[in-house]
Amino acid sequence: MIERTHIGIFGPRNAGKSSLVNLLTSQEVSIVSNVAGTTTDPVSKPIEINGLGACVFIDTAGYDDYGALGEMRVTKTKEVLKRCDIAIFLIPDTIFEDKEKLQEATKWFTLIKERCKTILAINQFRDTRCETRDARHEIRDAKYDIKKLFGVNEYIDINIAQKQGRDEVLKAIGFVQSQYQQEISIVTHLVKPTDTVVLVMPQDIQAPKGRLILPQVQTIRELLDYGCTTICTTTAKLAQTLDGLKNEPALIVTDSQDFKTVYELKPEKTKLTSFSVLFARWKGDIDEFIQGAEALSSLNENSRVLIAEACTHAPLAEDIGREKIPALIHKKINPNIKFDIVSGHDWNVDLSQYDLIIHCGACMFNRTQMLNKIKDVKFHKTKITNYGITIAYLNGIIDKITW
Ligand SMILES: Nc1nc2c(ncn2[C@@H]2O[C@H](COP(=O)(O)OP(=O)(O)OP(=O)(O)O)[C@@H](O)[C@H]2O)c(=O)[nH]1
Ligand SMILES: [Mg+2]
Repeated sequence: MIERTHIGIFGPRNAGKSSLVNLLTSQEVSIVSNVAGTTTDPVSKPIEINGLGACVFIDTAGYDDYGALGEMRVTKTKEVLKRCDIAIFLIPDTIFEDKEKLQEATKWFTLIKERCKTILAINQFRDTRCETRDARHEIRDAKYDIKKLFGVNEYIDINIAQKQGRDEVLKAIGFVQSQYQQEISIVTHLVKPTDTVVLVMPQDIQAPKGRLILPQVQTIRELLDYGCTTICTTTAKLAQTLDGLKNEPALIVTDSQDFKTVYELKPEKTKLTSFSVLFARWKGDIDEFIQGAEALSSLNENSRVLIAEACTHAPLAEDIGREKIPALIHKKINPNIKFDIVSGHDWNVDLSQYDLIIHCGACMFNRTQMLNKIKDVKFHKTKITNYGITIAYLNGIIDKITW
């Protein structure tokens, strides 16, 4: 299954970033004005674009925002970069008349290019000295070798006010996408199209009312597309479901919280995994997560663990990250281990103070973001695992599950 392509728009204030998002999506997604610093928080717009598939455009605050608030906005902009597969770096052509600003732009471009695939676009702002586009560009091009200056093979000249450049930018996105995008399966690498797969999906207090969660929906979709007979059941009905099947299922995918119960009920030859273990592989680096889980046994009374959940939700009693996992670790490893919780896209904490980070299934994050999170963790010389792998490890069944 292919993930939604995350495309961030970066550049200085008033470059026309929001105007470009509106042009690309053909919608009024972001507020446009001639006041520098109009966009403050990142603005995301998920959209299906013909030829590109499911995308999300993320408009950002200008990198040159200043003051205490401005600095906070720049921090947010940098965080957005960590979840982008592709960046569009937009500069106004007036920037070539200001050496300092141009230098700052090349510095930011290099920084962004190091993190993700970046497309350079130059937006034309007419001024009184040069009436025509060509005259203005002639002066610019005589003075600067833009490709050399930014270290690129190509750049795109656009004029957003004239609605010129939409097709060129979308084409460039498509080209970059075709170079990096690889299809990674969530679950079908574990089965054959003729197989039956049972999904155990407890609809407990934590399940959103009237809906299935994204990992369940995406797993079902992939299995159906592949041709598998896909049976959904709850933990309470699992024994009855298995009794009613003529042949044993090839695979059971369960909610991690019920690993133990499901393991005891499953037919011997049926493989077992969980949604969050499958997602650890699909979104992140399963080997890192297994190594992280192995660090659980060396935690002691002085250890600190960070629980990281992607989505912010009102915590409920029996919450897996806030209640169940800490309780299990206190019981099985050491009752004095300290836990902190962080929610949302950004870490907002000093990772180096933690011995281990336990992440949720990350269904709300994309693979790029999760891989960047793992990089952050390694940079701070700590370890990371996820909810499902932690539960499997603490229940002693890590070597009995598959991914
Ligand atoms: N002349 C001209 N004006 C443009 C063009 N593109 C955008 N503008 C104008 O430039 C101003 C800034 O545009 P925005 O899209 O708000 O720029 P931004 O980069 O999002 O700005 P911040 O949110 O402040 O960082 C607006 O007044 C736009 O109408 C263009 O191609 N030519
Ligand atoms: Mg803006």
